[in-house]
Amino acid sequence: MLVPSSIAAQVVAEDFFATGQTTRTGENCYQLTYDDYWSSGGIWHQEPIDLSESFEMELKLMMGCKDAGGADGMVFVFTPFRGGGGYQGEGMGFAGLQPSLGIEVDTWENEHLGDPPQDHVAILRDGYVMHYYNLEGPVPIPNVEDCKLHLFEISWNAEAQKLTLRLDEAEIISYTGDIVTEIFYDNPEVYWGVTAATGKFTNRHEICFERLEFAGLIRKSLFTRVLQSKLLHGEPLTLDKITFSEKEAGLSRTTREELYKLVNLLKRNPDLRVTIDAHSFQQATTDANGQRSREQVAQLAAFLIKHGIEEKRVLARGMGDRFPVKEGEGSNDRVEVHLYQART
Ligand SMILES: [Ca+2]
Ligand SMILES: [Ca+2]
Repeated sequence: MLVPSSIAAQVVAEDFFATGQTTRTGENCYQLTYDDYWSSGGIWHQEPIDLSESFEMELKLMMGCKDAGGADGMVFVFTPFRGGGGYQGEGMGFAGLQPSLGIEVDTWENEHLGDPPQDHVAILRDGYVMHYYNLEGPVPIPNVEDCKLHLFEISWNAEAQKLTLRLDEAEIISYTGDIVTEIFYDNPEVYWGVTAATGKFTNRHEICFERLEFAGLIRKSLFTRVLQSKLLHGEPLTLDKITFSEKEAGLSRTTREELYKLVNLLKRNPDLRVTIDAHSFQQATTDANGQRSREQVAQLAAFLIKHGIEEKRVLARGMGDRFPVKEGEGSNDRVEVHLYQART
């Protein structure tokens, strides 16, 4: 498992919003199109995800009950635009959406797009459904327009930069690449959804969400009301979930979760700036403690900036071992943050 199960998101309907002709058909199930001409719909996750973190999702798709005359298919879409939707018909609600990454499940052969005659999957970019512009594919799959739910598993391993699609428990297609840089212009924050469409040929398209696990679920991370109130009133706060490991490079999951809270608070209060102070006491000398605290705080500041907080709003200070806490008031090694109003 890529993502620790403790942060597995419980799938709840409130986490999604529907577009087009989508209707809810069950607890976690939606019909995206009618078996009718030029029908289209989509279901989108309310919260953006962070592609610098791994995710896994399991969904079941019902691609229709007509094999010979059934069309057009569905696309798993990732894009910075909330609820973005592309062209219908052969575009499957994805065509024209830029920047974007899509995994298509295409059930209709459009010869001019380079579609194979069989149902097929492909990994697409920037709303191009023509296979000449594929990142990967097209890969033919067994007929999926059989009135049955099929299990689709999509996983993104952020470290290996590998996106994988499994269909009915067999790996079908994968793409390895720096998606954040190459497709999303260094912005790791994207929305995701599933779109479907029909055209001159038709099928009913349905989806059920089974399991979703995101390590980087951005806007769900909020401080408790009490902590938020303290911060907004200018009280310094020790973020005791921020920890640094001597052994591992990079920030721990709990540290990142804590920083997401700070990112959200800063985004919601654009007039405020933040000081982040790291205090270090574990090294042999005062110089080494100073050095260590500066390295630590630089990592924290870089995280905030990467997630859209302007550099000038972040004052990061390595305090070394100059300021121990009072007896009995917690660990000397700590990270303190303080929000303040910028003077204009
Ligand atoms: Ca097609
Ligand atoms: Ca088929």
